[in-house]
Amino acid sequence: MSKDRNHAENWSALAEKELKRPAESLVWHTPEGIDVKPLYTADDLAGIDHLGSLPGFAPFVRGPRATMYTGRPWTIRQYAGFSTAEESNAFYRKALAAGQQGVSVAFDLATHRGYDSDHPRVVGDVGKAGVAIDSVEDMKVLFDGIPLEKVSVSMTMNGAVIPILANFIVAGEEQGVSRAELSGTIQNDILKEFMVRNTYIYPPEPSMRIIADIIEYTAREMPRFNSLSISGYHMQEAGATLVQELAFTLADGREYVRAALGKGLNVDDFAGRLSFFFAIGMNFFMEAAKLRAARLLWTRIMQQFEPKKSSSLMLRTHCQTSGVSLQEQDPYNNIVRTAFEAMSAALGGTQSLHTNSFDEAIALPTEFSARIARNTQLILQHETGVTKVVDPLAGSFYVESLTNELAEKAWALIEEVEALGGMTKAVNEGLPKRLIEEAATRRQAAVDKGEEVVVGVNKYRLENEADIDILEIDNTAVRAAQIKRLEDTRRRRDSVKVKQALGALGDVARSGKGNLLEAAVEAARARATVGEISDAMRESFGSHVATPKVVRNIYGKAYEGEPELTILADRLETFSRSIGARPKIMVAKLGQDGHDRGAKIISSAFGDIGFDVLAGPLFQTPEEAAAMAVDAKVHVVGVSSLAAGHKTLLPQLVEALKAKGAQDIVVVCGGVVPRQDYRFLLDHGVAAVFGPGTNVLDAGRTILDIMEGRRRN
Ligand code: 3CP
Repeated sequence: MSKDRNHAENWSALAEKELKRPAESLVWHTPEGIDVKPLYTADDLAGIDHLGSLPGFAPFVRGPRATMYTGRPWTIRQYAGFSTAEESNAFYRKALAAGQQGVSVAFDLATHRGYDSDHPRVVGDVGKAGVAIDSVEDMKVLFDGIPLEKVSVSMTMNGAVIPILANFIVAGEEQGVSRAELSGTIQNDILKEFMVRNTYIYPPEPSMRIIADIIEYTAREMPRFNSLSISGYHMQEAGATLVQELAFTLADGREYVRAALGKGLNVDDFAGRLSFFFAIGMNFFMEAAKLRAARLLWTRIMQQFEPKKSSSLMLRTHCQTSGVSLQEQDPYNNIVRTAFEAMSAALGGTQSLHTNSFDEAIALPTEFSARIARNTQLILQHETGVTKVVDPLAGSFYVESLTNELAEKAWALIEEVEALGGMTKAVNEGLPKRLIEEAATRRQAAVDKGEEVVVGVNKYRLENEADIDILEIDNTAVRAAQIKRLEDTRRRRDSVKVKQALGALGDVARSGKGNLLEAAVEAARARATVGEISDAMRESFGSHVATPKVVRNIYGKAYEGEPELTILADRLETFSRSIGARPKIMVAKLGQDGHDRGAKIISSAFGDIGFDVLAGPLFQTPEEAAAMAVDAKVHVVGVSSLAAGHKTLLPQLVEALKAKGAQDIVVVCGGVVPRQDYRFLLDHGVAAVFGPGTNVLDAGRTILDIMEGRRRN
């Protein structure tokens, strides 16, 4: 091929001839602010520094290990947990026998927030979105028959991280495995909880101390254990762009390193055991490039701390395919989505991977859907040849250029955070949260408008959707079983020892001296519960309470001048005049479900449409929400439910409103609600249910229809 024919100008001319319009019209403007061109050439590699690097060597763009998957493939590590410890244990054992390679525990929301299963605030949460763990007794059952010296265990825990890790250590000990032999990872990443995930307990400052204490303890006592899984996953789930996910995650990492150094630790004693966790969404090449850019930037960040060991510069990561990319509509499409995402994670060089089950947009995975998800990875590892070559995308004009551009854009945002004084300060000032919520609302508008195609949802939609089998947890039975074991444990233990151990932990918390985890291990050994250990620290640390803030003028702006929104806004205006006020909607979150992406988007978009929006706080009981709704004289309460508590909590809310004589307040529900549950909710006084994939304007119209209908009757 002659040089001439490769020349960019020649190409543009030919392209325009083919297209009959300018080649620039093919540029894809991504939410990251990256303009992806239709063609990349060798010219795009000019000035990129990382190109000559090799896997296993800094800056690790091509992977943290020299041989990568050719030596050992990534770990197939499926995140799971539900109901009781017995049921979750049986699920893990079966999964390990069927090819899974590591365990990853999902805890229920009561446990996340440091409540025992008998606490009145968690009636709808116990055993629902994860396994309930109240004490060492539960933890021992959870790992019964699983050799903890061999199988590595990841625990997604951030709020109640001290009691959970303490329980794990003691359960290992009582299984005959010393803490030095335990391998695995604790998520322990609180900053992103304040930003997006919301399973925090204590305010930021003591929370950062908890993290530093865990790093200190594990560095000293648990050499095979990863002390942190610094997570961008939940940011992308909350709507972050890939640049935001990259930047805020790495900036969080830098903050944790500083916290550990502040404890007097040597960087090389802990940095090699920091790990990361990213989401892998549908932007196939960009996701792979993101992992490469993450490794590059982490090396850049860590070099500032002047470590001696190469492993201190190395970013190792777990990945999970994207939950938000899963759709309720035509759900088998999710198998395809997940497979592409998994391939992208592999091409990006992940160390460990979770592939979602196709039904996860609706409910917890069944044994069937979990098998397909696991097999997606087994097929990738054994049948596609993707493990045979290290970093096969290296040298691609597009991917190398993307890697560089993502890294530079993320670096600019990292510097912005730095200028604010680091991530703790940026989080306190609300910068990352605001940027992420704006991105989420923008994306929702793009999907609602059909600019971003989601197959089976806003295009190629099926006329009739068949129900699929889903797993349902009998929350009442799980809670009764948990309470029974909790009571047995409390009865059998030496209460003097428990009191002493909790007192000692309280002293460590209060004085700022000593190590919280070390003290909690003693308390766990004495059979103090998760709730009691959490409370012992809560006494001196206090609790974190977030004030909900809602971004404005993002959704409305995306629809500027479009009749779809104007017609609805006009109808709303007419209705407002007829009732003498703008219809007021309270967007409520009930129970311990802190997933608030949907609630935030609805609040923001409904405000732009013209509703008077009251954003309720997180973690309300149905009674508290009813009282707030009545006080604020709202017309509608919209409950956003993502953690499967809807069948318990919605009827309670309807009853609580009735008890206050406020049955005229319309109750609607949106979020992760399976179709199978719609009838139940409608029969229990819920006026409308908006499942996943609902168009926001459709929801607005339906709510207005209901209000108009009630006014006529
Ligand atoms: C790896 N090893 C190798 C090679 N590759 N040895 C020789 N040649 C190779 N090519 C070695 C490693 O050094 C290591 O040993 C061992 O094999 C295991 O490899 P690894 O890469 O460390 O893999 P793994 O143990 O699986 O650890 C992966 C990371 C860990 C480091 C990422 O943190 C992890 O497992 N994270 C999982 C986090 C997770 O599951 N999170 C779930 C979030 P040594 O250890 O001896 O060095 S779920 C949240 C869902 C949403 C929600 O929150 O609700």
